[in-house]
Amino acid sequence: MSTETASVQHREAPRSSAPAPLTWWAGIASIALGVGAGELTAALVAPESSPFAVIGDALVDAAPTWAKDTAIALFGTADKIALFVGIAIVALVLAALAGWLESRRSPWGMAIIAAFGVSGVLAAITRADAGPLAWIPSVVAAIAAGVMLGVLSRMLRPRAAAAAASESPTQSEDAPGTADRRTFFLWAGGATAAGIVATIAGSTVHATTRATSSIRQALTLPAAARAVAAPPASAELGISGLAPVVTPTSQFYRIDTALIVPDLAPADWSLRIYGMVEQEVTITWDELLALPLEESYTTLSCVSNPVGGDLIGNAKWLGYPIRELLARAKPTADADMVLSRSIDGFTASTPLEVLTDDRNSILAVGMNDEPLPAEHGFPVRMVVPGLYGYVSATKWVTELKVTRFDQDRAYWSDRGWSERGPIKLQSRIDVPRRNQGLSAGETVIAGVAWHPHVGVSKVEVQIDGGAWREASLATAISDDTWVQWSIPWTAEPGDHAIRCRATNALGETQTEVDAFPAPDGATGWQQLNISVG
Ligand SMILES: Nc1nc2c(c(=O)[nH]1)N[C@H]1C(S)=C(S)[C@@H](COP(=O)(O)O)O[C@H]1N2
Ligand SMILES: [Mo]
Repeated sequence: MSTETASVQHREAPRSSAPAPLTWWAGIASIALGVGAGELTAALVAPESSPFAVIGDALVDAAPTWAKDTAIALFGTADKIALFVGIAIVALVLAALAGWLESRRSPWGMAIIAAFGVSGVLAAITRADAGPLAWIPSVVAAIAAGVMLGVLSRMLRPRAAAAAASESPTQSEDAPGTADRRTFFLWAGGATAAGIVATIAGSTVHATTRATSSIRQALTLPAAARAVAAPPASAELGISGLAPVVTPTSQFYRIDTALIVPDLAPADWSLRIYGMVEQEVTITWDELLALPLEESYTTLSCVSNPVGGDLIGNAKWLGYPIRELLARAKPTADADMVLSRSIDGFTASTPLEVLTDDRNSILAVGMNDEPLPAEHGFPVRMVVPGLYGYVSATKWVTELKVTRFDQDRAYWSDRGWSERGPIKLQSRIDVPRRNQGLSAGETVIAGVAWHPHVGVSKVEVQIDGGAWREASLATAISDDTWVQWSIPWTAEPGDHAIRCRATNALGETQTEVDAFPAPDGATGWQQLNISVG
């Protein structure tokens, strides 16, 4: 019995008793090299298949709704950075574990690397936009990491065991010579550095080779057949700290599930309208641009925007009415929904009537007088006044399926959010800024209010639970946009609570009842606590 055990042990790879931190480093250096090799390969052969991003994307899709909601609530538009940091931390821990296991319980370290490789390949090839080479970056990453882990772990093994015919039997089995250690540090350091350099190089190459960035820059959109008047001067109160009535594109919030921004060239873009229609319609980029395009101002809001939050913006859009394209396709009488789909598989369910009534529901190609930025849907997205983005504002849109709510469900409806998402009446205090020290005296309170496609008729402000006072409204660009408001205030020293509430064009006042963003948008009155010195 004991001999049997001994012989079994003999057949196993020799165990290293190198200090644990060195085994961790062996794992981290190997994974770093693998990630670098994978990112660089992806940049060169299959940009949509970066192992890091495809695994991240798969996690986004698989993550429970509460995790996504929490991420958006905690990090807002920085949710992607937070996710990347989270993945990096988990990867570091797993890498250290792989290094330790390979040294102490070989081949379990290799098994972890293989699992990484397999997850990367699966995540890459199951993407909606996967190309034929999608599997390559993860395979390259796993091979690079595996080979390096093999090399580094061998260096950590006792010399006598690693090389059965060792020529220096005097050397203790448990203490590799300093020469071995030096070689290990050299290799591990080199692999870590190479991995970091390759990762940076890969993302730089990727950023500069985005096929569409130069195309976008060279693009001039046609002039609008129906231009919109510039906002009246009275629409912009020009108060410092107050959100400008037209949000500069660089400040426009961004929310989507895409870790890799789709790289969709206009020449490769087309939109297919199918499903419950009499006539399938396909339209190309050139055909779309040849149509009479219209300008409109529309405020977009994310359903995850909390009371007082900034996941909202207002832009000037250029596009073609979806109503006209649907008229060509002729939806059948029993259809009640359009399921729009983006190139990367996101879907939104929009009530058919919202796309066929007379509002400015458009296939947009321009944002604030420029082609859409990649992150905001280049080359074509939907913009629909009055609905939250998750049920209407599909970016990189390539398909409109005319269907029924009882037959199809969209991405977020499958994850517990409401199937329909009209934007709720809301108001926000921008000035004074939170955490801004305010000195006593004459000042101003200002903010924005919105009920897109309904319109805002009044905003009131209450200080320290006193009487509601009516603020003055700037001129609204239209009922489809937010409107600025302001009210003078004589700030007395001490702590104050400022609240605001809006009334819409129908005479309904914003509800005081607090509701979370899920499942169909936050409600309640914002309260700003401020101390005046
Ligand atoms: N393809 C795609 N389109 C999308 C999304 C997405 O995840 N993928 N998110 C939607 C959501 S939830 C919102 S709020 C808006 C945000 O648009 P913006 O990023 O241009 O502000 O885009 C919508 N369109
Ligand atoms: Mo959203």
